[in-house]
Amino acid sequence: MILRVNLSSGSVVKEELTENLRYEYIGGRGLASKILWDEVKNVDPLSPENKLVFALGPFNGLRTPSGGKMVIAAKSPLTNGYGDGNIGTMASVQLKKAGYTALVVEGSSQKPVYLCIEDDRISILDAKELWGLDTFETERRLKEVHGKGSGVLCIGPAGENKVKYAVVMSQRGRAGGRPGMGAVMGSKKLKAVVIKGTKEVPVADKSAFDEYTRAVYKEISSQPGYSFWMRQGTMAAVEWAHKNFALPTRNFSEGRFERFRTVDGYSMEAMKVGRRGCPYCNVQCGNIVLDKEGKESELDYENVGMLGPNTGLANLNRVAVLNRLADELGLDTISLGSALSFAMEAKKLGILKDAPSFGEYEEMIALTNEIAHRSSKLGDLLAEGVKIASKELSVEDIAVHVKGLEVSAYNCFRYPAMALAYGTSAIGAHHKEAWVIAWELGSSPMDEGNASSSYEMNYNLDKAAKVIEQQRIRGGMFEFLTACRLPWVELGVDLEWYPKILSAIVGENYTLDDIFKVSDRVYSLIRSFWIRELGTWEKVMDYPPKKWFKEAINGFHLEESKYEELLQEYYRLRGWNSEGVPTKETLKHLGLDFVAEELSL
Ligand code: PTT
Ligand code: SF4
Repeated sequence: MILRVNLSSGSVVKEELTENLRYEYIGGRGLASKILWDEVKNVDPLSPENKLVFALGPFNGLRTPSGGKMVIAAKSPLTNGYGDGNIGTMASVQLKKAGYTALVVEGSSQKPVYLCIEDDRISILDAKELWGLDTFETERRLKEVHGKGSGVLCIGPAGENKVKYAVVMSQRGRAGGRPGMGAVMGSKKLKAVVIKGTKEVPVADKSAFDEYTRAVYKEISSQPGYSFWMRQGTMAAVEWAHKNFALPTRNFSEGRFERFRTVDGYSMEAMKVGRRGCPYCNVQCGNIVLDKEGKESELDYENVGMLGPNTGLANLNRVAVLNRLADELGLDTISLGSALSFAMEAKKLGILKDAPSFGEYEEMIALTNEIAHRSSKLGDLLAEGVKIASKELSVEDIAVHVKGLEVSAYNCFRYPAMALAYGTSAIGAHHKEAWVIAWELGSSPMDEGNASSSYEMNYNLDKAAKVIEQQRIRGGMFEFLTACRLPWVELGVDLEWYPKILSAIVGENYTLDDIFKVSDRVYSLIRSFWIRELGTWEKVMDYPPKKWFKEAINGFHLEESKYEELLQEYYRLRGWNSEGVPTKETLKHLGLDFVAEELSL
């Protein structure tokens, strides 16, 4: 069932999910991208015409391994293309138990409201008292009213002020929707969604389901890397990235941070007081530390890489405060780290006078607040993201983004495959869809910080195939189910379990190949969405940041003509033309004839 709530009219509609939609798009990102293709055409992302989709997949609401995730999608105000994020939250469990596979929020309210979903009862409630509050306090108050077990998704001041990289927050440390899903929520004056569900989620073959899921939980906890992963989670990557010249440092100007030890996984362990994570997960990889102010902050690699080394901040206590502030305000830590470091580099170049210098902590805290509240000229400018800010200041070469989305914490001036992964990600520069840097290097962050000494930079064309292989799994399968990919990525859980569990739930036989066909369909659909919404398309949109071509670090930089060859191979394998536009034949082959027609191909 799809639940549609229109905040302009107050109408609530429940729609059956068609068999066709379920089969051809599975769920999560597949479902969300199809809804957006059909219903969001040439609209301003911050207007009532944009739609905010909270989409679930077959794994949700059930005790499936790491299946407590949810996709949040809309047309992005940061990129003007397709945007989504994946958040682990009780709201996912509760929405499914309330009987819904997706919630689509349409229109916009005149005054601040929050949405309360209790099975079939849907209420749009006054949020006057909540507007202006941070995300932690908002969730605390809503749980006081609606019960501790309810699932809550909310925005902070950044979302209210339509900061272009505002996220949706849940459970004091789960964040979703990097390309401004929080801003879309704010534009609808929707402060929060509270969900409670009591229905049973059907499973077609219960005994197979129980057998498979039991086996996977066991497989996860018996992996050799399990205890290290429980200790450091994604934070192990700080040392690994430093050793391999991939740690973004001072606005991606270097690949190593001389004081990386002050912010690495071992420093984090010294401050760690607990673990948090998503529902139904036996990993709980969120590292909880007590920051300088004695308050809890959840540290992951991306947060630390971007708010630490990339801003020149060599103190994990301070990084933790900045990270918690971003969570409270509802700002994406990756884009925030990039915006701050962009301003710092611009200052160094003499272009921005009132920005902080690298490593200036108090000034960074002040500027973060100004961004979230748009309360200063510089804060207001940086709230637009580095693409717009750099255009405004005529310093586009130092803005580190792809398609307007700031690059996450891997500096790829000597990693062509990972650069291609960023270049071709469906939402702009994000590592979630293809994380090929370890494969490219032949080393793993789980080897406690190992560096590969034998790495030689090359542009072998098999790199394009590898990116697509990972996009099918990570950007496809895990985003459709919707389940966390980390047990597979980090602990090596057998991929074959996932179609088996899916088949047991839905009662149809799925193989990995069946799912990958859906992945290919969805990648071409999302690419078409970008083309339609931007009204124009050039292959340069799939290029990584200019810095990686122009600035040599330790004698390395990417070469444009060689990157172009890799990109052309990627297009060829995807069945897209030499500008990156899906051909008519490809779209027909993928069952997307209606797309070809609409794009007049
Ligand atoms: C994700 C992006 C990431 S990816 C991180 S840390 W990472 C940052 N976390 C933020 C945060 O925290 N606070 C904040 N204010 N902003 C933040 N922005 C950044 O957002 C997250 C985990 C992680 S931790 C990762 S890798 C994996 N991502 C998954 C994914 O994308 N899909 C999937 N099927 N499984 C995944 N598992 C892992 O989930 P976005 P979460 Mg996230 C404090 O949302 O938009 O996709 O960006 O959801 O519940 O926080 O789990 O080293
Ligand atoms: Fe959440 Fe971490 Fe578990 Fe993934 S491994 S579901 S991110 S707690």
